[in-house]
Amino acid sequence: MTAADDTTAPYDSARTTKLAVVGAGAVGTTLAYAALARGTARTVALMDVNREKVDAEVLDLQHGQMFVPQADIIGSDDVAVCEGADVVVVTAGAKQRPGQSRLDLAESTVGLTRTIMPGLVRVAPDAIFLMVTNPVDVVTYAAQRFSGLPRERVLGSGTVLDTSRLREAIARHAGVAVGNVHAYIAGEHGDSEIALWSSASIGGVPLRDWTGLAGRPALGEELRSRIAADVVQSAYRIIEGKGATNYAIGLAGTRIIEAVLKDEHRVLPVSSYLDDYYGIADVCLSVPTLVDRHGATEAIEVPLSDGELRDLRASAERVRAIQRRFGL
Ligand code: 6V0
Repeated sequence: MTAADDTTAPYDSARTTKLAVVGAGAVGTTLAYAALARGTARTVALMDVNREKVDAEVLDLQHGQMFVPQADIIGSDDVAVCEGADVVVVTAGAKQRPGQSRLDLAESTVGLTRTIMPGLVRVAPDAIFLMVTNPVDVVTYAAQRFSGLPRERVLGSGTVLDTSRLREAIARHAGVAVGNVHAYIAGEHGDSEIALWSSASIGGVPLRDWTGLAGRPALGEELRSRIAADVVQSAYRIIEGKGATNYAIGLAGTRIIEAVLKDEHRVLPVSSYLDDYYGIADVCLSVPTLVDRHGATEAIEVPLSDGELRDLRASAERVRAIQRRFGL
């Protein structure tokens, strides 16, 4: 019998893609599940300091293999399980408790980032690193520092999730498919984030000129303010109701990973290092950014209204203040 006849022969994983997920909590496992369901990578590795938990999560995911694109699922409490990964996603660390803001988590998660990044870079020196742990902008900046990697190779999930929340709300009010809405949330993934209304559009119509489909509202200033406030508040509402946000961030993270693994050159509002974005510099923040196999390669200068630029600068200052507090 030749190797080709041997249906039990393992797939040649050396020439295929590997995704490593650090932190097998609510976010990490949901992201792994989304990646498996979408066939994002041929190997999905889970790493968590809690051995019992990671073993159980791996078993549960393995038992769904019959129903998803072919993949190997492995896991360990040893960082070596991430060896050779093409993308490493970091979701490890404390999550928000009801009433806590994302910035309140900085103390513990910046320390954790300092601890784990060198080991991850050692086992996966060629990977693109996607930070999800909050406060994600500060954690991304810290990970760039502690990894020593070129900055474009370390990005944060930023406001990709918030942008999805925004587009869903606009689409629901306007009565169109989400895919027909173009709009971004920029700035901090947190309380100072900004909806970029001036560049938003629905089906090619600038949002401010959108008069509404029959029986549907136009998206006037009052409704826009309400939508933007809901986007900022939604994570708090979810955390109060179920203790964690996981499904949408799992999908958002998977979308970013696919943009990298498939070299899509996709514009996504990931958190990346800004060096003179309308004068904003030395901070990781979300703006529409080109994502490809090299990581977050170019921030795109979308036109901003005066108010949006003022708010973006204020958001950058708020994140920078936290960076400074931790000596970054
Ligand atoms: P969780 O369910 O408590 O999971 C965290 C996991 O990390 C646990 O299983 C821990 O055992 C594990 N862990 C802790 N330290 C280490 C370590 N050194 N190495 C490996 N694993 C470790 O939290 P959850 O999954 O809900 O959230 C994880 C992080 O994602 C938090 O910081 C959240 O605030 C953040 N989120 C970020 C979002 C974003 O849009 N960027 C969205 C949602 C949550």
